[in-house]
Amino acid sequence: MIKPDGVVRGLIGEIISRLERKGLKIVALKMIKIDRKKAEKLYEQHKGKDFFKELIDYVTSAPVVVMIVEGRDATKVVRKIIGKTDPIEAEPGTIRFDLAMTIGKNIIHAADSKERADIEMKLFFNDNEIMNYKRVDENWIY
Ligand code: IDP
Ligand code: MG
Repeated sequence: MIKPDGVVRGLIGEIISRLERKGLKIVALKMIKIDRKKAEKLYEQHKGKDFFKELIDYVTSAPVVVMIVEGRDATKVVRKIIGKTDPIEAEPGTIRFDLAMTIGKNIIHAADSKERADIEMKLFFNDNEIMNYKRVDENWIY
């Protein structure tokens, strides 16, 4: 999910192109404004933490772009591409290091396990919004 800062800073194309160029396949994509209820569900693991309210205010402050990507070990790959939570700790070459400055405005979210990915996909997409197609370069990626 490209967070509000990624959207309002005009980084949607930059972020999506990094995922696409890697070889990940985008199978669902849309821009939405998340309501507080959905944001709280997305971040249910952090309920009770001191930054929780700030986090919910942040992710509901402007539109976000949600997507589902497929590929070999996609969850792990995406987490590596986005980098560590605090942009200062993230490696150069990652989205968070290259494009963000602070943990409270780290421009992107990604599920951290297959289990979470399954839960989070259902939070944002109906089955009929998830596409089935073949990338033309699939045989050259795998
Ligand atoms: P992740 O996004 O890398 O999975 P989590 O630890 O799951 O990191 O935290 C979720 C989000 O909460 C972070 O991406 C960030 O936006 C926010 N967050 C985490 N820790 C802090 C903090 O100490 N201050 C402000 N926001 C934080
Ligand atoms: Mg997380």
